[in-house]
Amino acid sequence: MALPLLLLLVLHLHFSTAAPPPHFHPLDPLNPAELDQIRLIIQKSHLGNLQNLTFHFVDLEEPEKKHVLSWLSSGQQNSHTHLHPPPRQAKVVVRAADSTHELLVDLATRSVKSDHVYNGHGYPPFTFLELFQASKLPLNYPKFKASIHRRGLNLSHVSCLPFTVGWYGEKTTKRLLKAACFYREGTSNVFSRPIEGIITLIEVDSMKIIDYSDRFTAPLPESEGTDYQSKKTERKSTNPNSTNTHFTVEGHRVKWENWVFHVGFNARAGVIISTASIFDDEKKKFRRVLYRGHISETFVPYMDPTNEWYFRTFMDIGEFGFGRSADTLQPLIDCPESAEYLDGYMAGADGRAQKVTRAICIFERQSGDVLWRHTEINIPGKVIRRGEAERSLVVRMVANVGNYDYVLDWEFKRSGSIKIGIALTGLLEVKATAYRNNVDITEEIYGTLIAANTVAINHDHFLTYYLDLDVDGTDNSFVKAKLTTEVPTTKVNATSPRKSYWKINRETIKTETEAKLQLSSDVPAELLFVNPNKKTKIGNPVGYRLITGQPVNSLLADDDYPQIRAAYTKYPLWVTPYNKSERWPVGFYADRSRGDDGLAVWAKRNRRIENRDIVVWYTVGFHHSPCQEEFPAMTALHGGFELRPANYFDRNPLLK
Ligand SMILES: *[C@@H]1O[C@H](CO)[C@@H](O)[C@H](O)[C@H]1NC(C)=O
Ligand SMILES: *[C@@H]1O[C@H](CO)[C@@H](O)[C@H](O)[C@H]1NC(C)=O
Ligand SMILES: *[C@@H]1O[C@H](CO)[C@@H](O)[C@H](O)[C@H]1NC(C)=O
Ligand SMILES: *[C@@H]1O[C@H](CO)[C@@H](O)[C@H](O)[C@H]1NC(C)=O
Ligand SMILES: *[C@@H]1O[C@H](CO)[C@@H](O)[C@H](O)[C@H]1NC(C)=O
Ligand SMILES: [Cu+2]
Repeated sequence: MALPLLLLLVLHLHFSTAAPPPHFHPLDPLNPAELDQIRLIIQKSHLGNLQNLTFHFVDLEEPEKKHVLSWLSSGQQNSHTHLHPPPRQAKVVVRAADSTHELLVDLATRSVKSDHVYNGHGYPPFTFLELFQASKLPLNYPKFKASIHRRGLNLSHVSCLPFTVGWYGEKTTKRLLKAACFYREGTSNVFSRPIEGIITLIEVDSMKIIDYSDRFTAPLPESEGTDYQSKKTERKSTNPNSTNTHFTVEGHRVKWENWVFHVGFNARAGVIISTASIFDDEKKKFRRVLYRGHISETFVPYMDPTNEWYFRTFMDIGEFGFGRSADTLQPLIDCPESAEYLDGYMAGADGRAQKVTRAICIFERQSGDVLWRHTEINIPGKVIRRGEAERSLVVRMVANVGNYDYVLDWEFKRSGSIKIGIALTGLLEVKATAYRNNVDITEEIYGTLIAANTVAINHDHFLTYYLDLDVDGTDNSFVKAKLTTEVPTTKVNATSPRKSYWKINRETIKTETEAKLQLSSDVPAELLFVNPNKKTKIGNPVGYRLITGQPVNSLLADDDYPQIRAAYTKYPLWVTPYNKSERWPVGFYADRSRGDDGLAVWAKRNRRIENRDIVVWYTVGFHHSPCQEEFPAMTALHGGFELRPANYFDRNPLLK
């Protein structure tokens, strides 16, 4: 008995005296030492004895929101406070012996606090190792080698890529990938020369090919004109001294002008912005705006129902992960010279900590735009000109998902606005065809002929953001302010020569069902998130406005399988009450999911959302009908939205 007691003593001493490191924040992502510790704890548990233990997801278990907020407001790491920081725990999803385990690991006690076998539909994200191994399988498969030989191609120029397979009504499912293959000869544009007609079905747990089809051959698109490497990468140095950057990054805490916020990172979402508050110069204090915000799913369905393409309905965040796809940022291309960088850490398939160097950049942007201005000529003998140039702080990452590159920005403005920007770039996913010119086309090709023998297939991108707004406090309401055309009535002045005007009809939305919105310019509306418990000095409810981009909804039939899985894409806006376990809109287990979990299902409970802690889900959508300029590589296409103060401040915070 002596040894365990001694151990306890050591543990106790170690953890009760260890103060959090300087700049510690309870939402700090798991660091490499913690990731390694988690791996050891799990390997030493009974799971370590099971076959094929693989780590699919390791993330900080989100501490209780109340605990985080009270710890942050208590003077934080000051030694005189008796508040303990929230415990460091991890949510871990592993597969072992063909089962999915959900684990809660406690770092202070070095123990697995709970181990639950998940038996629902769907599977955790694929590991990079699984995708890599699957991509190599066809190259050693005799039937595939014969297909390549029959086409007169050289196997050493073939690269295969594994795609997730979706769900099409199967009663039982396995973890599967379908490989499509490409010919690299003469080009570095791997995606430009698809070897059409072949699909290899791979069972991932056994890592074996279980089905193979070679239906037809289409001519291989030529390599000429497909390369983008010939274009020299231009890195233009801006004069670093011309931009005076004033932001500070301490640990994961960022301070800039009137803003403070926390930048986190995990394998699924990539960048996570937390506890963003803005300093109010009149009230002389920081006021809360956003508790947590991150991208939470992407849905990219291709519009080709044929055998080699119908299943391409990707959910990149849930099936793989945007953090896992985070690319190392290239100074002077991805981010300007003045940028500071943060590395990202996550667990690999073996649980070991992996580092993404320069996963996130933070920089001050001088856009060249006017922030505000005015010229006054109506004062006799004077002309007054005043104004300021726009300056903002950008937090950026790039997710490189196969052919596509997504540039994801969070932009903070001194006015109190937060702009979320998305840029789509990279390469189009193309299909080989016999057609060389539009005049020859006699059948549906499901896209645009963008080069000889090359069709770029129509598709959508739906990028959904999770926004836990805390507008000046935790309890908020959603107000839909509809603009309606009115006619002057006798009450106002029946003799007015005007026959119409518009007015705003504010409606506080009471439940989840009423909150899911179709946005349309036919029914103009302002979307407000207010704190009904706070008012400005002159009595307006304190709020933030959501300024949306073009509304884009999914056009798939409601009973189409991909649409059943991504049912939430029928509405660009949803509002739900905060619930720690509702973060991923197709449910956590996106791969092969069946639409029985996720945002559209949660909202069916029709919970009350008035004057409560609420979460806003906004989807930025693109219907992408490709064009020739997007080949061989696509210039960035931009989208996004803005969160803008609306009666949050008593006056323009820039003019104190
Ligand atoms: C373990 O993995 C190997 C190779 O991927 C596979 O053949 C075997 O069936 C797996 N065993 C279990 C129990 O999952
Ligand atoms: C196939 O390509 C490899 C690599 O370029 C080359 O070494 C080999 O000779 C080629 N094989 C044939 C049969 O052309
Ligand atoms: C920037 O300022 C530093 C110190 O003032 C100076 O040494 C450096 O040459 C300047 N760089 C440029 C590009 O002007
Ligand atoms: C009502 O409209 C008439 C005609 O424009 C105008 O003469 C009158 O002063 C108005 N009364 C008010 C209260 O606006
Ligand atoms: C939180 O969400 C989960 C998943 O939808 C649900 O099972 C649970 O009951 C919810 N908790 C509360 C308090 O509503
Ligand atoms: Cu696209």
